Amino acid sequence: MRLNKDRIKRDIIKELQTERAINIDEASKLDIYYALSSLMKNYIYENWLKTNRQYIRNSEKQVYYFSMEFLMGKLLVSNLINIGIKDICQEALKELNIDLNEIEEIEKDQGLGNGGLGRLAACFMDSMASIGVPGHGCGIRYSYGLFEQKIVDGYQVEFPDKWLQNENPWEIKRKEKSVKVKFGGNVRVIEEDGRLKFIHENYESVLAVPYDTPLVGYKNKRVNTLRLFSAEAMEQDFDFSNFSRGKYIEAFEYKHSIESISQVLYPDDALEAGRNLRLKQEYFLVSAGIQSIMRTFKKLKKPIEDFHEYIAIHINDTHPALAVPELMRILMDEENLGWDEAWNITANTISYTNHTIMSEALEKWDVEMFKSLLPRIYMIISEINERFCRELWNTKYYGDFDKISQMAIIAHNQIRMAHLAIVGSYSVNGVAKLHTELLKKQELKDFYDYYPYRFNNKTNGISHRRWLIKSNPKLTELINETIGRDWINLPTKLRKLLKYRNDPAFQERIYQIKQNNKIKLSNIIREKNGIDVDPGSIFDIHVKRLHEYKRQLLNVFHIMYLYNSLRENPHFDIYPRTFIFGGKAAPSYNMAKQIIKLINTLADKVNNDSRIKDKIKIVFMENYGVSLAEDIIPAANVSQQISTTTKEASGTGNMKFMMNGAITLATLDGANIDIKNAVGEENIVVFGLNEKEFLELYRSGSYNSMELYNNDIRLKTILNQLKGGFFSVKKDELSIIYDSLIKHNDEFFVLKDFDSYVKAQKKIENLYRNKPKWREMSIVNIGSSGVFSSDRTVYEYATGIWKMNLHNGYY
Ligand code: OAK
Repeated sequence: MRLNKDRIKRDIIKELQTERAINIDEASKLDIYYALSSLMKNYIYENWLKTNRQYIRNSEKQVYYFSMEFLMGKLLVSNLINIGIKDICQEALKELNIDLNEIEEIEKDQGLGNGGLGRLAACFMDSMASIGVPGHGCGIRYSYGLFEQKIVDGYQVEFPDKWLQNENPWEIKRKEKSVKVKFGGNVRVIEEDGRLKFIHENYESVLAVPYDTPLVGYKNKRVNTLRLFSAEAMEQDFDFSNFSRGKYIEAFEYKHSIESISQVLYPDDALEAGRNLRLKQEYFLVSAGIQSIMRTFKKLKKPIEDFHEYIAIHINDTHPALAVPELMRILMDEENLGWDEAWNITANTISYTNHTIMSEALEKWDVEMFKSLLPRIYMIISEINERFCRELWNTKYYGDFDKISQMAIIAHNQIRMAHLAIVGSYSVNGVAKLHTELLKKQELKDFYDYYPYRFNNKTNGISHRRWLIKSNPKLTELINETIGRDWINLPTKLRKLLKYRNDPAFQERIYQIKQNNKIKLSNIIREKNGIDVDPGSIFDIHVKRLHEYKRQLLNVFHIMYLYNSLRENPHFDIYPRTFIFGGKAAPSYNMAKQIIKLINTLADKVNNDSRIKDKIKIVFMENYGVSLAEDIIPAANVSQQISTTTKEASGTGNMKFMMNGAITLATLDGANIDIKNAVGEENIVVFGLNEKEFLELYRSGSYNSMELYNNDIRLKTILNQLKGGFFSVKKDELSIIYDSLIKHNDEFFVLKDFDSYVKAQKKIENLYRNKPKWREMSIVNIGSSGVFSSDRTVYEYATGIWKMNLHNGYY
């Protein structure tokens, strides 16, 4: 379909008349939004059909990315960009007196994820479609995404995220493709033709109804699919003929209890969500997903033994690890294969990514609960476990009971999902070099020793289409003007910018773009927080989930130190700074919520203290999510990536910031190390213990935070302020922070890294004062960021793990 400005104008007007019965001058923004999305669908659907047809016709290997989370954000503008009509659309709308940005505002974020893991899945979807990987997402269509955060009196308060309040124009419900997922009941074993058969009976069925969203590749006419399942009660099961028997209320209650499976996303990030409903959700996803894959596979008319030649299933952390026993179940109970054949297929189909070494996030399920909810799946896991333990005994660990019990999938009445995921897959990867090394050396050492060839690294990446082209259009324009557009299909070509690192005219333009982005963000802050911030100040930004290991506290302590210094000495020399925070705390994570309260309390005090003369401003932006990140990141001068070394598996915010020209202030953790290697150490500011020092101190047990408290007057002052009446909060309210740092010996080494952090912050300030130097650093960061595009990451997965042949000119 050929599109031009006048055609788009005409089509919008016509669409409003024929589909919404309204003239353009009476149309609301919502009407325009629907009209626009509807127009785009014409284009998208044609290519969607063609892509699917081509996949089947050519029997191309398909990859299914199973994830409990997809943090897609908004789709309107990113689809316009990928189709290649954003500019003409924007102009067409302008001629109709409509501002595309205002229309975009209307769209609700699709926020079906918590943080890094969910956003990574979304970036992968964009990259798969764009670099030509036949790959699809498979997840749950939660009726409510991650909660909406409001700050009330300095506290986080959670509200439901009603993202489906208005109709979602991007999805198509495919009721006819629904599948049944079975819970509970019992398994009867019978013998038939000399074989055991497993009859699952007395179960409860739930209907998994797919909703498909097109995933549009960048200007390549490829459209993949994100399939999200919604739980519905089977109609005959809550039959309202029950009416007559007076069971009306019960019928509704039953319906609601079934539908609760896809009602809400668990709001925990790197914390364990060990609840019965969560287990139901996990099984619901894998069972529905694999049944639907089976159906597609059958269209190929290939022998089932070759399943893994045509299908790859990737599991995003252990949440979908029940894919292993579920695929076994389907192959054995429904396709009548024997154990060994089924196992060969399963273990060659599934691959697994680990996203954290934090032990709190390791999923374990109680055997009793599991057995009663998923009796057949439990039998299969038991069998996998038994065979695995026997193999260990017969091969490497004869007589070594301890080792075998450490590695077992079921032990101490619990099912260990990470062990199940590793045993049942052919590839296990970490998400940054250090993280993978730590998995091999520590967390999963036993498994690495046993299956060394399974382990590999795939450093994370981000979609440069969303995090540069969409979120920073002016920078994109400048890049295109300077080095052409090749970098869009091969982002490492951003390197060509390095030539201009010392060019004063280019530096000036980079600076102007940053200033404009800072002014835009200042306006948002004024509007949302009622705080005036100076775009001339350093924008120092710390946005991510609230977690002790991410050390928002370290940032706060540095601000308190600056504040105390300025109060004592009004001539204390600092370059004006705006400290911007954003992030949600898991509703049950008390400490994280107290840290939010501390930031807001400090903000109130500092922002309103006339002695400070606006040299410091603190802003906590509520409800941090994908869309807000798109406004914040392009405006950053400083990117705070200050996790306790070894704790952040990779981080992806760090990559988004560098791509937008911010300088990273970092510990040598996760992908910060890879960023340092990419930009060179003179273009990043690092501080704190490195991995070796951290592990030594940690293992020796010689760290004593009290000593630091006693010997560093800056820390003593700050900690006493938390305990005493310095902040006007309820008595003892912030003392849980004090207690965790002093009484519980500062698990995340905040005090330990404080001195080094203050020095690093001073270095940042000095660098910022040196304008040409700072601008040069900024350009080097942008120019070196291409390797962190998720196009590179997905390419590595596709060729290295999924064994796909990509017919792609760029890679
Ligand atoms: C969430 C729940 C359980 C386990 C891990 C997570 C998670 O979000 N992990 C994060 O994954 C990101 C993508 O790989 C990484 O960049 C983050 O470092 C990691 O914390």
